[in-house]
Parts: sequence; C-alpha cells; structure tokens
Amino acid sequence: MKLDHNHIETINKKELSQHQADFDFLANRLEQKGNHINGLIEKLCAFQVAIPSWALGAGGTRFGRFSTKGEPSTLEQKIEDVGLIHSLTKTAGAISLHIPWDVPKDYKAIKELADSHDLIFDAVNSNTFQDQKNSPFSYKFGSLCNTDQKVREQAIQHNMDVIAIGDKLGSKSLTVWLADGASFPGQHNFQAALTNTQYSLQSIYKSMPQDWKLFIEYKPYEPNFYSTVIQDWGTSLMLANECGERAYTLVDLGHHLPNTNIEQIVSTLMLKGKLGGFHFNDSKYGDDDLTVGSIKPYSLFLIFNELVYGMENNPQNPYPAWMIDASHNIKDPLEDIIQSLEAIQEAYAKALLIDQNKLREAQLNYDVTLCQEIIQDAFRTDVRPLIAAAKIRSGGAINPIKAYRELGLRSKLIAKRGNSVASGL
Ligand SMILES: [Mn+2]
Repeated sequence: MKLDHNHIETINKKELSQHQADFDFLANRLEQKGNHINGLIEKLCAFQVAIPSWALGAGGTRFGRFSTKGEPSTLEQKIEDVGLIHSLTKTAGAISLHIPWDVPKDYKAIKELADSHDLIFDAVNSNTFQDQKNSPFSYKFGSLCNTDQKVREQAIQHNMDVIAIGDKLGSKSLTVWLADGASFPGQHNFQAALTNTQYSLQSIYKSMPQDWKLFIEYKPYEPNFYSTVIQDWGTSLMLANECGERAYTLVDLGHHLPNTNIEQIVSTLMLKGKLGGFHFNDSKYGDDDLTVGSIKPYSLFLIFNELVYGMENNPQNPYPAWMIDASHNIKDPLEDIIQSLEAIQEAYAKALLIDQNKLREAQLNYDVTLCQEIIQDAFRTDVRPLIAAAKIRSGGAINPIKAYRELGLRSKLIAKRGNSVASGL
C-alpha cells in the first residue's frame, strides 16, 4: 500500500489557513530574535531518522502481547509500513534491519521496493542474544564474551554474515548490542569476559568493508541483572578505541541508570569524535522503550542541545546514525512512531533556537540565571508551526497523526492483512 500524495494535500488544505497564521506569528518572533527561518526549515527537512524493522508490530512484555492487527508479517510489508510513515512525516527516510528476523530473499527486489518508498537501509543489527534455529552452540552463557572459543566464533561469524547481508543492501554500519553478562556474583571472571569481548569485536571490526562503521551499544542491566559486559559508555568507548578509527559508541536513551546525565555523555563522546549512533525512546524507570518525548521532553531537549553543538563544532565526529528504538505495547505502532518522530523534530528545532553566542557570553560572565533563561526561552517556544512548514515543504502532512486517522490507514492495513502479527519480536 502506498499513499497518494494528493490525499495528503487534500487533508493539508483544510489546515492550511490556521497553519499559516500560526507560522507567521512564530516566524515573526523568531526573526526578531535573529533566527533565519529558511535555514531552520532546511535543517528540519534534512533530519531523517531510521525506523527499525522490528518496531512496526505490537511489542510486548514478558507478561503478554496484544496485537494491533494488520501488522506486517513480511519484510516487504515492513518496508511498506515505513513507507507510509515516511510519506506522512517525511522524516523517516531509512529502515534498520534486524538479522536474522528480516533476511531478504530477493535483494534486488527488496532494494527496489525500498527505493520506491524513498527509503535507504541504515545500520544493520546483529542478534546474539537469542539462540537461532540450527545453530550448534547456545548463547545462554554469553556470545562474544563466552569462555568457550567455539561459541565466540559462532557469534563472530553471525556478525560477519550480518555485514554481508547489509553490504548487499547498501548499509554502511553494524550495530552490536550484547545481552552478555552475569546474573549472579561470582558467575563471571569480569576481566576474562571483557577481554574475550574485546578480541571478538576486533575480529568483527577487521572483517568489515573499509567504508563501514561499527557501533557498540552499552546497557547497565537486563536481561542479566547482576552485570553486563558492556555496562556503560566508558566501556563501550574503550572497546571502540581498541577496535580502531571506524568503531564508535552508540547511545540508547533507555540504556542508563535513572537520572544519568545523558547530555554530558553525548557531549564527551562528540568531543572525542566517537558518537556513532543514537537510539531514541523514553523511560520512567529503566529500559521502558516508551514513545520518545512522552516522559522527559526537557531531558531530550538538553540532549539535542549537545547534539546540535557537536554537529556544529565537532568535525572530528561523524554525522550520527539516528534510529527510533522503542516498543509499542498498547498504541498502534505506526501512530507511536509518528509521535516519536514529532517529539524528535520538536526537540531538535528547539535546540536549534538556542542562541549559542549569547549563551557563551553568559557562561563567561558567570551569569547562571541568564544561562538558564537562554536555554529555557528556546525550550518554551512552541515550534510546531516550524515543523509543519518543513513537512509542507517536503510534501508531508501538516498533522501526520490526524492524516493517518483520516485516511483510515490502520483499517486499510487490517482489511489487507487481517489479524496478522509482526514477525521478529
Ligand atoms: Mn538500542
């Protein structure tokens, strides 16, 4: 299923005059403050976030899973769903595959399908946190960290297979997230587990094509509840440095202990040129994988402040790979992703409004009050008309959730696919 652009235009027409009034008011205010409206809109249009292939169906918890119905059961349908999201938002121009959940059968056809939806393949994700059918060895006691060399070799080979698959699709990076860790004190020799992980990652790194990047994700706990081998950004950075120039740390917002200062982590990594990728979600307690911006929008804004600063001042850091890594337990997954994209755009737009020169001056004058005023003035600005203007310019919907509902897209998907449940998770 593909959206006819005329349908979006018809829906937009109904909102155009209200939008224009809102936009003129905001643009006037922002111009008075010295902002260049056109430049802001261009930056918003250019900002694209990858959608992971496993996020298009209802997620679940260990207590159950409630299907949304009409979920995609093939890779083709998953691409179709990302295509729908991208048509409405014009900010989801990439898909991130999870292997082995989404291995293409016909690479040429899959590439053409993605292309027809204006989508590229972003980072590919390996999976050594589950045992795969027909695999001789189990990851129950770890994969890249395992004490048994044969298990490690199997996990390394899997990552090499994932790289080969990604390479055929035009991906340029591999994301490694490990569940490796210990559930109880004494279970692991920490040093041996870290050393094995390091050697395994180095083997994977060496096998990558020259233009590929390796992203190393960290997480403090879960599914192992005593320790994880790559528990924090420091460990990830250390491993990345030991691999080489094209290895980077990947920050997932949910992979921190409560109240961690994530914006400072972002800032440090970008200064060192080592922030490779970024996974968006939101959380109240742990790795809750909730809709981006639904719990802590101010925190997201502060993180974007550092991302914007880094993108403008740290040429040593490559442009990060953005991806939504959330789970949708009770909402329609496509609506949830659209809400996440809106929250990301909002935080980005607000961060772009921060007057960095004034902020620097206030910092040098030790004017703490003014520093807060400058930052919060940007945060308190309602930037939604700016985001809508970017949507109009790129051919998206002024209000994507409203358009999704008015077009009855979930009902149409159910009519086509029935009560199908997404494959993968
Ligand atoms: Mn993640």
